[in-house]
Amino acid sequence: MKVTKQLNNIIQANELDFFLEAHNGLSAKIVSEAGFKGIWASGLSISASCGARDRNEISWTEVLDIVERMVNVVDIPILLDGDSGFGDFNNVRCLIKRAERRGVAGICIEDKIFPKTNSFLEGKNQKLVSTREFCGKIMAAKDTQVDHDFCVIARTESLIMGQSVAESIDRCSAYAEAGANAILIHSKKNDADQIQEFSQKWGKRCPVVIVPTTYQNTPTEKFKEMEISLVLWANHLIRSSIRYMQEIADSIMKNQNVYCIDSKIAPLSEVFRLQNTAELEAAEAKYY
Ligand code: SPV
Ligand code: MG
Repeated sequence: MKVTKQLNNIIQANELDFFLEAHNGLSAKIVSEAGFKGIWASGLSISASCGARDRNEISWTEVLDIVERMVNVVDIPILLDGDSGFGDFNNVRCLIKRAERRGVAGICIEDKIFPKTNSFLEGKNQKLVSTREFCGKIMAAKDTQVDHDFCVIARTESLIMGQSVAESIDRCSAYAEAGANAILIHSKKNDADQIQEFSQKWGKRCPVVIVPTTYQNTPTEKFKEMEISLVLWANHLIRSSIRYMQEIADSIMKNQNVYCIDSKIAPLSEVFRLQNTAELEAAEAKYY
């Protein structure tokens, strides 16, 4: 089944699903092999993996180059973090056109200004655009997509900005009316109370996506009760690789050898397997 249809089915289904973050071809393959039905191409993680900040320092075409690498190695849908759309409605149109051509299954755009600032950072740059301006971006995205299964998810940062659940509902209602396939309600609270209140008031207007990074202690059962459609585990592979790379680099530095860590890291054979070296050997036998 084409990836756009897969993503659409996952979002529309009456059951909770989970996407894990990936930030390059290798992590995408690992997520896919772990059994996830889809991948969150996280802006934070892609930026961090490039040594850059989550502030649109990486251009949208650079992001698409990385995401294309991810698309090439998996058969599951990739939901691209489109940040605030890299500009105005016209930049959104350019993004959708090129993302779709490169095999992205859907895109999430958020109602913050460009350049965006990560939701968990304080700062003067945490500003929302007007509901009207953001609806224009959603309409522009929906009018641009060629494949009717391509999903556009509208993310509101209103709770992040300290606005009320009622204000978030107002924004999301307008986004749904503008054509969003689902809405993403983001929160940086340590508990899921706001999300619960939102989902009760929201009902079944359109599917709801959440990112439980700060309220990670909430039992998954609770998300099912709230009838959440999709959970994004948004940054856990980049964070695990940071921790593990730091530990291994420190050990090698301290011990001045690599045998002290050899049993703790993936063997070279695993690197070759993930690169699908066997396929190339078979192709060589056929084509040389
Ligand atoms: C990301 O993963 O880049 C996200 C989620 O947008 S968050 O970092 O929570 O903003
Ligand atoms: Mg992001």
